[in-house]
Amino acid sequence: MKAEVPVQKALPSSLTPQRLVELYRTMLLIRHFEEQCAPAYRQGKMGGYMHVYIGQEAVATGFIAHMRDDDYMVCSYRDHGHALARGSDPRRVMAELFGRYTGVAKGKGGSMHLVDVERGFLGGYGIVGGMVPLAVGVGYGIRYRGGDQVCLCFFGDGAMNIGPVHEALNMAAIYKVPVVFICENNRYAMATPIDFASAVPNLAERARQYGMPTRQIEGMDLLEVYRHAEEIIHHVRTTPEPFFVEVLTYRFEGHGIADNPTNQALYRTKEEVEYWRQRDPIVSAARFLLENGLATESELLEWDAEAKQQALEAVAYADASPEPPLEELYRDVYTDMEVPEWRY
Ligand SMILES: Cc1ncc(C[n+]2csc(CCOP(=O)(O)OP(=O)(O)O)c2C)c(N)n1
Ligand SMILES: [Mg+2]
Repeated sequence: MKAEVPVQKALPSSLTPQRLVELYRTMLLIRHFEEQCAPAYRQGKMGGYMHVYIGQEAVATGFIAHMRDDDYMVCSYRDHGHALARGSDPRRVMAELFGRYTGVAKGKGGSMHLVDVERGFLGGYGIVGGMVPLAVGVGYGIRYRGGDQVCLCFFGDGAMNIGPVHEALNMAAIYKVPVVFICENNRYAMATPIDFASAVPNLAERARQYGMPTRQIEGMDLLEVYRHAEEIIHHVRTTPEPFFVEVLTYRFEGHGIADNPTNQALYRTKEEVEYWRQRDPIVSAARFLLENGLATESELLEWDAEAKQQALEAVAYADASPEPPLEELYRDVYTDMEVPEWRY
């Protein structure tokens, strides 16, 4: 039956139907994983703060799909999707959110500071824009060693108003570092709309002055992101030079766990949220799979149930995991202090 349905939009040549299904399932996993986060947070299972990526899944998924095993990436505190798209174990990611010893940062980082060095994921960062200079350093390291890896650097629109980001973009172009700067423009920095905070709201245009190629792309469509990401990462790897890409996207939920609907009503309308929800990247990818005969309704349901099951297992694993032992408190922590015995 499947073969009778014509493929309406040609898939990029590097994207087999199987791979597309894999990426679709990655987005499902991210969504289900994060749907478990707010309830768990409200039950007091997580310390620190917590931000979800719901609505933006196509961005991390579409870019990270093109990373080689030896490539690097850094991102902001809105990092669950990036870690999962990179292949970090969902159970260990959830354990990190729960502050457990089995977490990817031994429970000491929490939601905002995921890390997976084996996969070249050098961290989520809580300082807005803080990952941008770090990515330039990573890119410089790659150049210095004569490698052909790339570093993907994900950050929000708010980071474009942070001074060191501009110093870093300038240096990146001067040193021709192989970094892809991926500005996830979800239109708000907390409650501040982009056109309120940026004199030039087109961020790709703003970045053009730094002497690197720039592009603005749609971020709600997995195939669209995948296509551009492939070209851009190839360009950066082979030229090499940095590239700035502004990805137009939207977060369906509040800025962070404390940004409730009453608060959101102060800065955005229900109609606006609804407009973007209609462009849900998971729904549109599912529609594409169905319309092109690449999946059946029952397969979609099965994958959805499996992703939910994985998310529930992650919660159960995190719940059952131990707290870090007391002697871990000062281990791996950046300090030049001698830690006195009595502090353990
Ligand atoms: C240097 C710095 N200033 C302020 C903050 C407080 N803060 C946390 S998130 C945020 C908004 C950032 O928005 P954006 O970069 O668009 O990312 P998004 O949350 O939309 O993904 C701000 C101002 C911070 N963490 N770091
Ligand atoms: Mg933003």
